[in-house]
Amino acid sequence: DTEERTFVAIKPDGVQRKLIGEIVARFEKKGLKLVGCKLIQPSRKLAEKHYAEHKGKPFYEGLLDFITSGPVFAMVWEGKEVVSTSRSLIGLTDPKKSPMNTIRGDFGIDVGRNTIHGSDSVESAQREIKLWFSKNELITSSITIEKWINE
Ligand code: DAT
Ligand code: MG
Repeated sequence: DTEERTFVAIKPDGVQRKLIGEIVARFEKKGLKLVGCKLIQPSRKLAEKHYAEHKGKPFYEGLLDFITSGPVFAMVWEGKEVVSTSRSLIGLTDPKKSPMNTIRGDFGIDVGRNTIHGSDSVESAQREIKLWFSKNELITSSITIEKWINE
């Protein structure tokens, strides 16, 4: 039986600005478990599926242009309540409104360059993980940090 999982992706701005290590470190230090990751430049089709809920909104086309503009560092993280914990680490959608000590608050200014994506619910996470990863790209055991986090 697997714990809760979420999909997180460092967007092209974060990759180009060399923030991968810094961001991964925050997730690791929180006690979350990395179960898969890859550097991938998403196709238009993948981006459209990923952001389907935003189709028709004024920022939709620009969002697709941006997310497909370069490599994205896609990850799957596992842990207790990992979806909401990840959203807390990430912060608010608009970096200007996102508090300091959140990833978006610390690294960004514009909403269209907000450095990172994280699934907003367990259902979204399941959908997004399936969209971005095949099963054999995700590990099921071998890294066991639980006993160092949960008593
Ligand atoms: P989040 O990424 O915090 O889940 P969202 O799902 O509402 O936010 O929007 C997806 C992405 O679209 C977001 O990370 C940045 C972009 N976006 C959202 N609202 C925007 C806006 N008003 N103007 C420009 N880009 C926007
Ligand atoms: Mg969202």
